[in-house]
Amino acid sequence: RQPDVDPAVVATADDIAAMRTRGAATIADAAAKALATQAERAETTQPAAFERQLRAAAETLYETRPTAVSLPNALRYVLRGMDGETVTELRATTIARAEEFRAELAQAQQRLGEVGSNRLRDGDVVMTHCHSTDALSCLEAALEDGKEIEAIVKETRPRKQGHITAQQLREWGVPVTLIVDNAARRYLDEADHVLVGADSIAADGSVINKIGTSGLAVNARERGVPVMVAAQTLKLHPDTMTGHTVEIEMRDETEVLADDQRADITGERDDDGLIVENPAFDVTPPRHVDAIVTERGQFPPESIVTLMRELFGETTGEPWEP
Ligand code: RUB
Repeated sequence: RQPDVDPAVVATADDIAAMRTRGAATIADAAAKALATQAERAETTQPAAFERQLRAAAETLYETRPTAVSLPNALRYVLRGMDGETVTELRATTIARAEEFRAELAQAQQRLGEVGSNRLRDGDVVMTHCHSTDALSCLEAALEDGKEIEAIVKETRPRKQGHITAQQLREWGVPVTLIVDNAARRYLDEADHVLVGADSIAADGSVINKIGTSGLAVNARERGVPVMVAAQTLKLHPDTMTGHTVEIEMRDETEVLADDQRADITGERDDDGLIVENPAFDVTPPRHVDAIVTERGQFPPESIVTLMRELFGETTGEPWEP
């Protein structure tokens, strides 16, 4: 942990690491808010010390989870707006930039929803995976247009984020069929669309999203069900333009197998031959994705790199590097 990082920023970082705050857009929003808090509370009259504190806060937030690029994209966006000769100026510009970021995020999500809803017809059945606020925005816009939509919601092991999706959809009055992940292929016959979000989109159009997305997309292609990825441009991963790959987060094995369950399998043996692996995300190749829906319109995955170049140019390096 870095010195001078405000406890509220550390608390936000802990919430993200422990997944009390989760989902790529929500994480980005929380990170921008935390940087604004750091700017508000930084106790120094030295501009250089203020900037150092903001960078340390960004680093603390960055180290929480590696896969959703919306996090470093948010940190970079806010820090690049930090400008001025005095602490008063630096504070004001940083806070304003964080607020601008949060407002734009909300707006992008709404615009993306309108684009995505154009792909949905009255009476369509949509299969979802995990919980994505970008994906839900498409469904919300379709409902606002008066379309009747039904959902088949995959529960999404091990953490069952499908329950959050089901809860939101039921609040909106959408009929929901909740299924275990293994039932997805069977229920694809009843679906008109697969709709998922993204944690990162790579330059070749690959979609990095909750583990199980790639298998779902392969099955959907086989059944002729189009796969739609709702991802605001904040999910575009600039480093992939220069050949970097996206790190897939490996989470704790106890999410899959609790300690007492492990003991059921191993008995009294001290058994290191039982390995549990828990990757949180996977990569869906562009050939299994029909459209990436952004606030700038929908794109075939193969052409997303054009948008990436336009938005990020030659962005490289850590978010806190000037
Ligand atoms: C969440 C997940 C979501 C994306 C997009 O994973 O994979 O599909 O983050 O969400 P986790 P959003 O639960 O491990 O964070 O559209 O809200 O950004």
